[in-house]
Amino acid sequence: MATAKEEGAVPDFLRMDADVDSIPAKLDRKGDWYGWPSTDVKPVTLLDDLGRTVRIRTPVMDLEGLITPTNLHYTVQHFDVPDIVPTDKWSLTINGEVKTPLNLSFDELRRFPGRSVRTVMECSGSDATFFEYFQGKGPKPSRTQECMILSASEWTGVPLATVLNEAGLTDKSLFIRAEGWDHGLPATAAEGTQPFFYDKGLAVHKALHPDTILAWAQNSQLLEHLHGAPVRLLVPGWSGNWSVKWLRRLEVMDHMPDCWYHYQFYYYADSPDASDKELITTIGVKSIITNPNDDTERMSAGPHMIRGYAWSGAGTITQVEVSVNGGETWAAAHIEPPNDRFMWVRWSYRWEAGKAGDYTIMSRATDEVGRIQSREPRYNNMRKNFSAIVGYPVKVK
Ligand SMILES: Nc1nc2c(c(=O)[nH]1)N[C@H]1C(S)=C(S)[C@@H](COP(=O)(O)O)O[C@H]1N2
Ligand SMILES: [Mo]
Repeated sequence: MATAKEEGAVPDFLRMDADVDSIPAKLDRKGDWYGWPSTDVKPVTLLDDLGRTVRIRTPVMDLEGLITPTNLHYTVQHFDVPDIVPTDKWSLTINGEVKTPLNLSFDELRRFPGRSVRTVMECSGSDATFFEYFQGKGPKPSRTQECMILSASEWTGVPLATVLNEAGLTDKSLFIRAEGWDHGLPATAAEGTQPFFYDKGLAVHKALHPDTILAWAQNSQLLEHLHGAPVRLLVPGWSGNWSVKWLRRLEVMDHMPDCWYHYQFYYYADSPDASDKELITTIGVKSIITNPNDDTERMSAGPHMIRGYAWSGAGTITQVEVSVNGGETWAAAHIEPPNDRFMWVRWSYRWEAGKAGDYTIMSRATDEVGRIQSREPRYNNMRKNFSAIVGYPVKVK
């Protein structure tokens, strides 16, 4: 009997042993596929020597709705992905400036009342190549082709405040050093720097915000290893690097700990030696256009829905505007509900593309605290947190 393969019915990339990366981005479809599962939407991935996915970039431009499916949610980690610690071997130490140091097992952590938080998560390195593009030193990046370090999920866990309250805070409990068990040495570390565990020192005011949680689930399922299982910190509104994965210790301190990723990596300044380095915390106010996607060069005359996302780390989005003439004039876009704190929003603008000619499409977001998305990026030595308005030239014919 002929096998399916010999008959040519099963393409190579659908075989069980196929390399995930060999799946073509767009299937060469024949006939009517309407309603059938699609492989059109696919992340960009990096595999390790064993063929396991260790990095994911999200196809933001190709998705609908607000929640990024977990398998498409980006992942970033600075060191090698650490070994898995099974939940029954895992515990969380809470010590330092607390009344009662704690050591909580996974089951004990889950005995506290839970909380779910929907939040956009953006890596500080997202869109970094736009800095070179704006300076005329690089090609225009394609968010469609390269995918993004930007996603949104519903996370479930327990408020960090609940656990800190159990340990008991004092006047001296000012910073919470969250430590993962991934260990390494950054390539750019100064000579003599010793390998260390990834850590961040969260200021107590943010640590006590009820939406800052110790998360054990993402999008209704227990955390996957790449996202920090069994438990990670989740700091909504702040740059992704604060949300420490593979959490094993919370050290409460009376001063800000000297974490390497504070003033050696996630900071704003003109140079590494600057005396006025500013720690990156809250993410910017930003919007991106997803339709038409950023590879679009031509559009027909007639009605088009220009759509996209907008978000801010500092408050909800209060306004999104669209310009089709490179920022000369702006018109209000419609904000599509829901518009939740910490989440991104969908927005849309119906554009009647009339006369043939050249247009430049842009979007501009404003947030609750009055921040307006800027035309010029905030240049900084580490190329972090690009959030400026990008113009997309299109020809209408
Ligand atoms: N332990 C640990 N946590 C970490 C990191 C890391 O390198 N180690 N990277 C941070 C960075 S830079 C980002 S953007 C987010 C990404 O989270 P995700 O991989 O679940 O999307 O994790 C953060 N938490
Ligand atoms: Mo990041």
